[in-house]
Amino acid sequence: LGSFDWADPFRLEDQLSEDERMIAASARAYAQEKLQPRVTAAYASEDTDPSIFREMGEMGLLGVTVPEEYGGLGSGYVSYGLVAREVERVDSGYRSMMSVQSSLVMYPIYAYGSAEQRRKYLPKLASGEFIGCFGLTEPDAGSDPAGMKTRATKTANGYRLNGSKMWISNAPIADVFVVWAKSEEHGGKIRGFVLEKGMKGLSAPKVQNKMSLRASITGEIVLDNVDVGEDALLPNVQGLKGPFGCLNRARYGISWGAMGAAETCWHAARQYGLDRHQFNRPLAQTQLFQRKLADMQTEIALGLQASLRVGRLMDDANAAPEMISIVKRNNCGKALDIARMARDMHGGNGISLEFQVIRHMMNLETVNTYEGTHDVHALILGRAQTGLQAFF
Ligand code: TGC
Ligand code: FAD
Repeated sequence: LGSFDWADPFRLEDQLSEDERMIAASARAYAQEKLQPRVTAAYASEDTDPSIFREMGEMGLLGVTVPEEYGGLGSGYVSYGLVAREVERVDSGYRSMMSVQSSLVMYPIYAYGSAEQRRKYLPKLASGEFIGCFGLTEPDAGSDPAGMKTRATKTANGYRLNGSKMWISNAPIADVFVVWAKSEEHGGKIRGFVLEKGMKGLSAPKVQNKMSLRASITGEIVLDNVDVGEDALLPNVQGLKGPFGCLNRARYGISWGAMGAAETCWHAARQYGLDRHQFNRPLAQTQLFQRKLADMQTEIALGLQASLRVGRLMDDANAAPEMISIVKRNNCGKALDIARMARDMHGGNGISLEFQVIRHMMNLETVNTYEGTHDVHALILGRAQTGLQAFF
């Protein structure tokens, strides 16, 4: 019979390649040494440090799956997931900054962009010199992005963009904006455009007073007669499958990241239960406490195995979007439950930022909502097994 490691019940480590283990170890070292010491203050003051992008770039954490010739790491989706897990052990907001840059900005420029667009943007996004954002959601179009109002109209030299985007991670500090709009020139189909900070008519005011994801800046994108050249259009994709192709990758990464946040909460609850005595014994020596720890361990072990399976299929270009819906939905929902439970197990201390768990709990409310809400992914899965779409 084999041995049992309570912290790695199914020996995930043994299922990774040497390269994957090295990438995870260096992401963990960076996250624990550089991000963990500043997160409480950043969260309390709702402050995003843009230099984090450069630090992540230097560590090779941006564009993990993008080929090396464009500054990426040229590694696979399991590596990308492991990086998300390590960064989100510290904070979902820091993982958001990383995954928007990698999956929602670098990926579409790589997959749908021209040779010039790739050369112009990818190396600087990989190094963190450029910060990117992805504008799909609008004030009146969230779960239903097909209802977007942002429009691109043809001009003599290119396109004119009008509209507004809402809840856009990184937008107020972004240099590069991947924006999705309905293009009249292309029969009203959704097209992607790459915009740059400083363009006339483009602004990105900060969303204030978020109670979740406070270490990651969020903004609107306002497009008021923004004129761009033909070279701003992403030439190689049209329709909703453009943004969804990016979301597949980001949602998959989130499935690993949410488990990282859950692991932090689980380990903190366990340690708290060992240290804290009530009724003349450690809290961890009560049946209710141990049952909660067992539930956390089980859900995390199963969630990580599922993400690893989907990651291996992604590396073989053989994963279906519905598989990604299963792991995004399950792992975010379970992580949120675990964070809430860990908060409770810390008693009064659980509401203090010093004990970390309430920050994760608040963050995971966003993670459970963005990139397709828990219920929207249920509807995707319901449609796949009944053939009946129940969105409208
Ligand atoms: P539907 O009719 O299902 O599909 C329209 C077209 O899109 C294609 N498609 C996909 N392609 C690739 N991957 C997928 N996962 C795809 N899902 C759909 C589909 O084949 C079709 O193509 P075509 O060529 O036939 O036209 O579209 P619908 O309008 O009925 O969609 C319904 C629904 C609910 C599934 C979808 O709209 C949805 O997923 N809504 C959720 C929206 C969402 O996830 N927004 C995320 C915004 S970005 C964000 O949150 C970033 S936060 C990041 C961070 O900070 O970390
Ligand atoms: P709605 O779509 O209005 O949903 C509200 C509620 O109704 C939810 O519970 C939902 O599940 C439910 N609902 C919706 N439709 C149905 C239905 N048919 N049947 C049953 N229930 C339904 N977007 C970007 O484009 N880029 C970003 O970088 C980005 N970053 C974000 C960062 C943060 C901090 C947050 C909070 C959001 C971010 N988003 C981003 C937006 C995010 O993707 C949306 O908030 C999300 O897709 C949900 O859309 P909504 O907020 O409009 O909610």
